[in-house]
Amino acid sequence: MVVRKKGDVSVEFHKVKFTNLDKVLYPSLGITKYQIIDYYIKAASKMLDFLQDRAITLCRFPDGVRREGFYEKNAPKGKPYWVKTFRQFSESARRDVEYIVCEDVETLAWLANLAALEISIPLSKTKSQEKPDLVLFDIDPEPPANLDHAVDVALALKLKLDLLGLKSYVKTTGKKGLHVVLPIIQKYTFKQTLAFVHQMGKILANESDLVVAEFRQSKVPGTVYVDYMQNIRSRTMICPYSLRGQELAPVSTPLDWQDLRKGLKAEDFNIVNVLERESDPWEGFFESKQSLDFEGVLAKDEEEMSESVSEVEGASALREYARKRDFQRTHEPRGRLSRGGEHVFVVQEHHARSLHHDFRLAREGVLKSWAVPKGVPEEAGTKRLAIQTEDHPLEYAEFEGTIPEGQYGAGMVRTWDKGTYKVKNWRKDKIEFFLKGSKLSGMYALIKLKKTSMKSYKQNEWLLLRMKE
Ligand SMILES: [Mn+2]
Repeated sequence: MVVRKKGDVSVEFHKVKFTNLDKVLYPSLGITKYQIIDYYIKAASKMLDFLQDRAITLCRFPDGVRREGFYEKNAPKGKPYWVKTFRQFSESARRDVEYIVCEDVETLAWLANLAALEISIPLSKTKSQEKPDLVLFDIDPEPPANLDHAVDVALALKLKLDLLGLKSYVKTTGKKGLHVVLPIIQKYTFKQTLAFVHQMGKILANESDLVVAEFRQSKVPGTVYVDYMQNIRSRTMICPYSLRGQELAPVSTPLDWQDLRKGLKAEDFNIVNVLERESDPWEGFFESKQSLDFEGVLAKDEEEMSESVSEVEGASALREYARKRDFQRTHEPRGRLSRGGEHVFVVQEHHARSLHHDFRLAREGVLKSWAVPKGVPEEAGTKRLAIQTEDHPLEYAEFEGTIPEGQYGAGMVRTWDKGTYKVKNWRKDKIEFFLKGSKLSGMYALIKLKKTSMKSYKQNEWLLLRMKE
């Protein structure tokens, strides 16, 4: 298992082709891709248990951590034949995705060569996706609250879990927060584990002004949010021992509870020192599969659970939107899931790289959105291609202005038409509705185009039709 400087190298059973080994990916430390591959090969014995049978998500930094990384779920082109994959429909990508399942050191080395610095895992395994085997408390401080405050909350949470007889495990995220993880028996649904985490968060929030347990409060400055929303099937957690794409090469590091104290910095645990530790703070993790059957703890109230779940779904909808934008730079609304305004439609003229219309319908607390390259059809009997884009917050209907250069969708946006709409029929692949605006009025339909072949990714393509009356 030696990485030489160039070419194909046998790692264990298979050959992995390494490229650009001298490329510096962490410029402030001068860490090269060679060192990153070396790190992952050495970390394999600690990581592979966590990666076993899970469909992973990558965040790649081909130009180093000073450039923005990009997320990748789909196995990249040129994947060696021996890399294991798992195919399934992705809600967020709205298409079939061939996920990587990384179960050997060669795959890990190959991922490192792709500059996949960040490797994230779902909380359930591919073989029983609806039944998680991990429960995640994502302890997320909002500035000016910091890691010290997250430490306080994690310790308070540990006490509560101890009282329930649950053994919990803590790790740094490599960013501003902490993860507290419970291995559980595969028996509960995500609805149940999510409700459990939400409930524990509420208990902590009742006892401390520092803690918030609800998504709508998650950005209140100076608080620590116990984020329960990670406990759904499509969400992921940064894998223990994964690097992060941050300046000082931090590692998401399992810790002993005794070592969790104020003054810790995420970058104290990094590519250089994490593997030097001799003890395994999470020893016995995979053997301690725990039950959550407690009287009154696992919320039995279905209605309450569905409320939590629908809030998560709404918020997930806006994650993609938030991920694409830097709100320090763009004046677009940050937005959040909100209620009301369900009947609003808006057409925005967007002078991006190519001029197009953005057509948006308010629905379920967000604006369902399509880009219409040739403009919304006005004449009865005409149709236009419409490409579904990420859900936007309701406030976006009011947005006009210029998105700065270098930002997603750079260019001017102004309202072209706005009004109300009435749904006749809303199905997954066909939406029929009436518009009443100042330019547009009458009956319209959006029809989802079928996949034309296995190779094409047409799942986002729709036709927008102005119906004949
Ligand atoms: Mn647009």
